[in-house]
Formats: sequence, C-alpha cells, structure tokens
Amino acid sequence: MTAFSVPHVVVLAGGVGGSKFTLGVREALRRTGAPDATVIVNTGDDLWLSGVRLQPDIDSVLYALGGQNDTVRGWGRAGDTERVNEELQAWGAGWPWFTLGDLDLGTHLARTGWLRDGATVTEVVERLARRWPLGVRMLPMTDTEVDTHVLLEDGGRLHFQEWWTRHRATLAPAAFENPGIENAVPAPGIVEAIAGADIVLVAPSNPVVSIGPILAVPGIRDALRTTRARVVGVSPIIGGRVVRGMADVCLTAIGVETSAAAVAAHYGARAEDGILDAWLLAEEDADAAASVDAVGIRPLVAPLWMTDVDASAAIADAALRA
Ligand code: FO1
Repeated sequence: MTAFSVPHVVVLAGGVGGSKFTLGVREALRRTGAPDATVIVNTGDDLWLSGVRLQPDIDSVLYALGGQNDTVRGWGRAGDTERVNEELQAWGAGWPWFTLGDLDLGTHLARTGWLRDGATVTEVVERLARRWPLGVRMLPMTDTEVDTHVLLEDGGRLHFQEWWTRHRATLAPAAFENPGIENAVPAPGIVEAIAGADIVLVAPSNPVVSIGPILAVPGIRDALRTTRARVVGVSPIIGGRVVRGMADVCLTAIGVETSAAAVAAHYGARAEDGILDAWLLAEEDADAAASVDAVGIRPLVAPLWMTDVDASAAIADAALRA
C-alpha cells in the first residue's frame, strides 16, 4: 500500500480477536502515512452489573488501541488491582465469578455517569476515545441498549456474560438472541462510513456473538450489501479450529461447522444474499479455497496467527490489498 492510495477503511470488530486485528489495521495504515479507519464495535455483550454499564468489546478495543490492555488475561486493564471487587464480593453484590478491576471500574463509572447525564452511547464512546491517542475512529454498533441472551438446550436462558465467564460455554446452547435488536438503529455515522469506505474488513472475531449482533442491527447489513467498497473477511478459524475463545460452541449452536469455508459461507457472498467479496484464509486452510470460491467469495490465503502487532499488521495488509 503506498501513500497515494490510502483507503478509507471500516472494520467490524468485537472481542480480543477484533482488538488485535484493529491494532494491526492501525499499524498497516500508519505505514501508509495517512491512516483513516473507522472501527464499528459490537455492543451486544454489554451489561449492567453493580449499577454500572459494562461494554466489554468497546473496552477491549479502547484499551488495546490505547496501550492499556492486559495482554495476558485478554480483557481489562494492565496492572489492575481488585480492591473494590473484593468489597463488592463481601457485600454479595455483582457476580462472584466476574471480576471488576479498580482501574476498569473507573471506566465503567465514567461511562455510567455520562449515560445518566443523558449522553448517547456514541457520545460516551467519543469521550472515552479522547483519553489516549487511538489512531482510529471508534463507533458503537448502535446507541440502543442491546444484550445477548443464550437459550439453553434444557430450556434455560442466561445472559451471555454468565454463560461465557461463569460456565465457560459448557452449557449446551440452542440459540443466541438479542432481544429488541429488531428495533435498534445503527449509531450515527455508521451507514455513512460504510457507504463512503473503499474497503470494509470483517475482523476475525466470533462470527456469532461479536459480528452477529453488528449484522443484526437493521440497516448495517443493507449498508454492507450496497456499499461500493470491497468487503473482506478474515477467518477466525485456523487449521479447522477456533484461535481463541469458545466460538466453536457458538457456531455449532447455529448449525455452522467450525471450518474456515463454513464461516465464509455463513457470512455469504455479496453476489448472492451475503456480505463478503473476499475471504482471507489461513495457510493451514488453503485447501478450503475451492469451497469458498464455489460460494462466490474470492479466497485469499495468508498466515493468520496474530502473534504480535507486526503479524496482525501483515494480516491487515493482506486484507487491504484484496
Ligand atoms: N472475562 C472473564 O473470563 N472473567 C471475568 O471476570 C471478566 C470480567 C470482565 C470485566 C469487564 C470486561 O469488560 C470484560 C470482562 N471479561 C471477563 C471479558 C468478557 O467477559 C468476554 O471475554 C467478552 O465479553 C467476550 O467478547
């Protein structure tokens, strides 16, 4: 990519995979000398807990781009302490299996205060994004409050965070739901960003609970289908396995095989009824290229392990070159 062909880039992202990939996109674009990226972040796994609003995916991207993230745990702030959390546990408040770090709580308190003062989620994210130089524009997928519920095979229903962090996705899910999402609207600027983009990248995030809610906000899917930009997805599956997290359990629940080709087919080709023009496959899955091509999506093959920022930047660069 040269300085005279700097594209307007939009990234759809959520979770650890999304934040690592976004770091790579920022780095790849910095090398062009004129970075210009908008990151649309999943807010489907947000929740209220102990009176504060948590936005795990917004915070993952915020902390990673701001250089504040705990890279070992994969969530929360580096070097955080848990004094307030111990007090909350002593009071029997919150969830005993869910840790709210002290520094992280500062973010939740600030966010909750601004929301209580009447700010929209977009305005709150804008304020959060001012503290550290992020190098990208970050937008929540919607200003509407949306949660993710897991419907269990035994008939139960849990908030996604309880299913994910307490039960580590071990309770068999039958479906994932975002109650009320059908009435949500894209956050201000999202449809315009997608329409005005040269390229839209779908991060290697969980296709069901990170990218799924973004695509379920009425208007976003249509924007992706009608943009003049190329829409390029990056496979979250390497060598037939999920790279991290428990996305395989989520995929199985919605009837999608844990393979790079099946996830591409799940997103679908823009020429048909889907959202993708091209799909970046891991070298380990190169033999799936023909199946991806067969569903009308152009397959591309590259190393996909996001071992460090340079590796993530090389992946982003391969996607941008599509
Ligand atoms: N993940 C955990 O596995 N255990 C936790 O106690 C935990 C706390 C937590 C607090 C704030 C936050 O923003 C995220 C937190 N996460 C925790 C991560 C989160 O549950 C998920 O990994 C994401 O929501 C999935 O994208």
